[in-house]
Amino acid sequence: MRRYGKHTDEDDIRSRPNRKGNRPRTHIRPKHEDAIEGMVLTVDRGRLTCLVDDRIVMAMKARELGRKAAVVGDRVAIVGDMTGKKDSLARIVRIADRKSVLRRTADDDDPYERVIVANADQLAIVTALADPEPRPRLIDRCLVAAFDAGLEPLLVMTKSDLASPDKLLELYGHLDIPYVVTSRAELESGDAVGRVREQLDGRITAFVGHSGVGKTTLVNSLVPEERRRLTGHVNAVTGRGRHTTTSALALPLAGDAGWVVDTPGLRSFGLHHVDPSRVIHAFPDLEPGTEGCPRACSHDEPDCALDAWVAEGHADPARLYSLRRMLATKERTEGD
Ligand SMILES: Nc1nc2c(ncn2[C@@H]2O[C@H](COP(=O)(O)OP(=O)(O)O)[C@@H](O)[C@H]2O)c(=O)[nH]1
Ligand SMILES: [Mg+2]
Ligand SMILES: [Zn+2]
Repeated sequence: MRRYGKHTDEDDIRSRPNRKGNRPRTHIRPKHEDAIEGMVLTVDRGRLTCLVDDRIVMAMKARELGRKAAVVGDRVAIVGDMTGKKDSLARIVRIADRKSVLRRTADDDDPYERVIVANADQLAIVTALADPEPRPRLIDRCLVAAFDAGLEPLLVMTKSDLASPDKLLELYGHLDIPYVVTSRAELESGDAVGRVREQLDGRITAFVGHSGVGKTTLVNSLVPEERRRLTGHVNAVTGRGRHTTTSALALPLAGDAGWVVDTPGLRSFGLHHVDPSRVIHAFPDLEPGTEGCPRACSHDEPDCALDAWVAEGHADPARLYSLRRMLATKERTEGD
């Protein structure tokens, strides 16, 4: 079996496209025509677990990608050893353009950006109704991140066996966000699965929320076989134990019906990177009203045109209140 050791990598990096008058020096695959497309399922210390057709393949980034990192959810082109055997390692030579990027700054004082997942189109914001107590501030921050990244938010309220969702529904009702409520009994009986699946089918959904809210329990009840299969494969290839909880993990929904992405628990959600105009864009009933605003309006000042917009009946005042709460979220620190 041919091994793709370090030297082969280096040779490939030096290769250049086969243009006239610039012929490559050695045997090379200029465009990696033999590359196969895959999806990054999880990342662990530079090792990327990818799904290629129906196979789990371990890969690392080729040096020719430079500083660009592949992240969970990325569609990638892979070459090399794709046998999926123990210690096999393929190389990622291309990353497809991303449809979306969900990022967070570590926190607002530390503007180092981390990409949580690429290509998602929905953000499931998971909150327990009790144990741990709901944290509306964190929910608001996740919402702002979703608006900024252009993901549609979905509110998932777990542990309804412990407390009622009424108070939270009142707080978030005016944002018109779809929601689902689940309990332990409904997860165990499978009753909740259909209801949750309705919101997920055909989409790539990233599940985020504080640690202990029930993300992993929910994702596993949605895709139990996939989870087991993937864990088994990763063990076989790496000889390592369980999936680490430091990276997101993407799993396909049965029937080619989209993907769910479990993520590690969030303690905070830094919003340093967020552009307020992207948040306003998520409020299409209010956005046109900002045309009458002074330049660089914070939308929470006496001259803001949105008050008149609402007074004239173009939008519900509760929506303006919600937008202002979202915009203020970015300026606030987590604990306020
Ligand atoms: N009472 C109750 N407990 C739940 C429910 N869903 C999950 N849990 C428990 O909450 C704890 C944390 O769940 P986990 O899925 O690991 O949360 P994660 O950190 O968000 O992934 C575990 O002990 C679960 O058994 C639920 O609907 N009701
Ligand atoms: Mg978890
Ligand atoms: Zn304004």
